[in-house]
Amino acid sequence: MTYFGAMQNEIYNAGLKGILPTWPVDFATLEQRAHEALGPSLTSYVAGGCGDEHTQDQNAAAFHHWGMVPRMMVDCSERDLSIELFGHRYPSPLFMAPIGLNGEASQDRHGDMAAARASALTGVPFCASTLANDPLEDVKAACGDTPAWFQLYTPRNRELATSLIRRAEEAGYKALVVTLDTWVTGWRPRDLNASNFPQLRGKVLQNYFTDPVFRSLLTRPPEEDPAAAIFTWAATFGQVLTWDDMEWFKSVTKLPIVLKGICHPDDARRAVDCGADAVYCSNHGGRQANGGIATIDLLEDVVKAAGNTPVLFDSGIRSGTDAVKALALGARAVGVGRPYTYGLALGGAEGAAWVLRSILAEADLLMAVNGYPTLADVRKAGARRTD
Ligand code: FMN
Repeated sequence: MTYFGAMQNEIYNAGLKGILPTWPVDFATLEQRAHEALGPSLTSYVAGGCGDEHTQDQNAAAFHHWGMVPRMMVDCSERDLSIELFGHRYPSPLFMAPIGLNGEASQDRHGDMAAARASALTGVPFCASTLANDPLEDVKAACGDTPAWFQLYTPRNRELATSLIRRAEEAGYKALVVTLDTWVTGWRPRDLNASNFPQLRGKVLQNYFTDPVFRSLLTRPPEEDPAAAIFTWAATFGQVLTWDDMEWFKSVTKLPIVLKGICHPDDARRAVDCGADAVYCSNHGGRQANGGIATIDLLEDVVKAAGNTPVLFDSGIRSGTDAVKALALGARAVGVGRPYTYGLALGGAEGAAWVLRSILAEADLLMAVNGYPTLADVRKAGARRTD
């Protein structure tokens, strides 16, 4: 059993030798330092959201109106945070949400590789985005023994979609996460005011540029004519999906299919009926649509509707406490988004691993103090609305 909370002793013991942590353990300091490291244009892309960012802000703020009640006289000296998902046992309930800017976030511009190495270091599975600076095969190899998942932005060209899925299968990814909420980009004032959209500048498109089907659509290879390749990418990105498309996904792959972006219980039920292997409750961190409801406030209903099908969750996770609340409300696994990308910006693979370990340490110690030795106990205890 891994005792994630032991990180606390490491930090205090190092302090006795005058060694302070290289990176912060709290989100506010992490965010501030990462913004300095990223610079203005990457910061606006990573930190920015849709509209006036109310939904994005609410995603994180809403965790504060959920509270947990501790139980005493419970032996919590041993904790088990492991979960079962897609036939594999993971040491913790965290995963790294797909972030299509990881590639640019680390100082060497190979942030997808660094994220994969952070996954190998921590055992926290990495959901690799279609948008990356390194091909998905190399990214998978860098995940080591930790299973990885591939997130698909479904292209309009079916042959290209099939090619990306085949490559993910052959590379050994263990699940296909299909993002439903991003066939078109939401209205993002920070990026619009700076007229900045990284993909149109040729960033994070390596999965396309290395794809044989994508390359066959071009007159000249991307290395020779990047502008034409970017134009072709823009023309092929973003298939509008409907429930009828599930039959095609099921026919084209045997990988477990996870539908990302589900917020309504009826959609959760429909996803299960159509054969989804997991429902991924997320509003894309508030980047795609404003005027919504914090995802944590929608989670319980989605979990109820999904029945026995596992529910993955992200949007607003900033700490171990947030993660435990999401687990208490029924999530099987909890996705960390911006925080680990900020870790990449500050310290590459080690920086991202530090952020994940900090979140796990806080979660583990919270469970220890609150009398929840297992995730089943967390779920049983639940969380209460406090407003
Ligand atoms: N979601 C995807 O499904 N695919 C992506 O490529 C992707 N890229 C993202 C890029 C950035 C900069 C950010 C911040 C989010 C991105 N997301 C993407 C959404 C995340 O997977 C996740 O839903 C979101 O980050 C959760 O919100 P949080 O980071 O505020 O907790």
